[in-house]
Amino acid sequence: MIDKLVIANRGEIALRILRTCRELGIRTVALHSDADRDTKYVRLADESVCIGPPQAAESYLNIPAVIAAAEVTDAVAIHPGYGFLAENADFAERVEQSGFIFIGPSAETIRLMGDKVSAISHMRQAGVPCVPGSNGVLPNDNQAVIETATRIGYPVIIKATAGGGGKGMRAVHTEAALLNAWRVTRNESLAAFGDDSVYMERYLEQPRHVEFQILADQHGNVIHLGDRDCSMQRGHQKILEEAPAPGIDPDTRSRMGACCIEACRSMGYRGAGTFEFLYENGEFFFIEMNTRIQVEHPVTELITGIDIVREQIQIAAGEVLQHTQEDIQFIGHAIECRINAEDPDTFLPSPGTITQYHQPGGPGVRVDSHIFNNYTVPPFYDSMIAKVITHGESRERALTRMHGALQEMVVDGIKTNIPLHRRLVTDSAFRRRPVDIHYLERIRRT
Ligand code: MV4
Repeated sequence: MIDKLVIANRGEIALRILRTCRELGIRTVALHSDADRDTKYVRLADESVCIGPPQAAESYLNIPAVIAAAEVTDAVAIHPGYGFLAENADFAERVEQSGFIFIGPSAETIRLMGDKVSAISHMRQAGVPCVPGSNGVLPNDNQAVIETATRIGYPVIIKATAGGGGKGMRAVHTEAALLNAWRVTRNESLAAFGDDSVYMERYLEQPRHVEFQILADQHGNVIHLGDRDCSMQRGHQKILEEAPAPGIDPDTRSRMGACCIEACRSMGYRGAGTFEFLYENGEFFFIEMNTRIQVEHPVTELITGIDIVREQIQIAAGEVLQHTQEDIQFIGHAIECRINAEDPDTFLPSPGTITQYHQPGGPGVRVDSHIFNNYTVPPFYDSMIAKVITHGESRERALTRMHGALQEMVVDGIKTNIPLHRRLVTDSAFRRRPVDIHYLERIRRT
């Protein structure tokens, strides 16, 4: 029985977790840095603990401080949200060793999925389609690297085993560029992750990013909540997401869902998780698995009616999944726009005080945000200040509602990317058909 839960995060996701806890009758402990003292989630939580100075490394990433806060407040469980400690296997391990419930998979699963080579080899064994590649870490042997690339066929991509989310990777188009790219990626990986092991895949040039949401309880029940398209991104930062991914035929969708479920079963997965795929020419290729709740989870919530945070907590408490796959109905279409405090031209963060805020509303409009009038966006963290999510019976309707919501939304005093979103939802090519992962960068140059 979880009756008190520590929220080891900040911003909109802290508020999101708090709201579900309130519904479940779970008391909440908000952890915050010195910079986040005057925030909505701290005010609404039953208790709060300051865990350190503004810099994340000394507060939200400070494992002993987080665990000590759970101890002094007599909490039962810790929800890590996304980012910060959410996919830190050592953290999950120490949470459990200290006698608390970690809201997420086992440390062992987080570690298995954090190592991209072990994740892929597991998926391949479970029958999940993966990108043709090196089938493991590249050996330290020039000739073997050249032969691997020749077998795969150019272009190829070299990726850090310890990487993910876009860090430590390099596409290679010719054999002439191969060995240098291999050396550089290894050096970068060593510097960034303390590990120079890299692997190779065929480089897909114009894929879409399509991902599947799954839920798995501790009793062997696994369901999927369908897919999302997250192709609208810039510099590995997602900007706009939607569910379901447009244009995926129902057969392929259910086959892919079944693959993900089978993979979860075979690794004894627990909790919410996301399978990331590249989708090109009607084919899916697994690239990574995320073991956390994701920023874009609301689009799945709107089309399925399922509260994913509630499911995470109930699964962690050992309850049996209350939904079967047949129960899950996918209704309509949902779109999420991530509103960032940033300069719309340079994309540089734009922290400061919000002098006026008008939140959009109306049928099919949801806003997940921690901001309010006179809130000061601190310069220390991610620049996302709100997510506007719309739902409608069709993609067209969801887009129209998003357009209305963005027209209505006012955030004064700081710069935001609302103007960019207004352009995107009226972009005729995007309204007509799904776009690939390079679309946003292409249209910014034209
Ligand atoms: C790729 C790829 C093309 N081919 N792998 C980037 C982040 C990490 N999750 C994997 N990434 C990619 N892997 C192969 N074999 C292109 C990307 C990629 C990308 C993927 C998803 C979303 C945005 C992206 C932006 C640039 C590159």
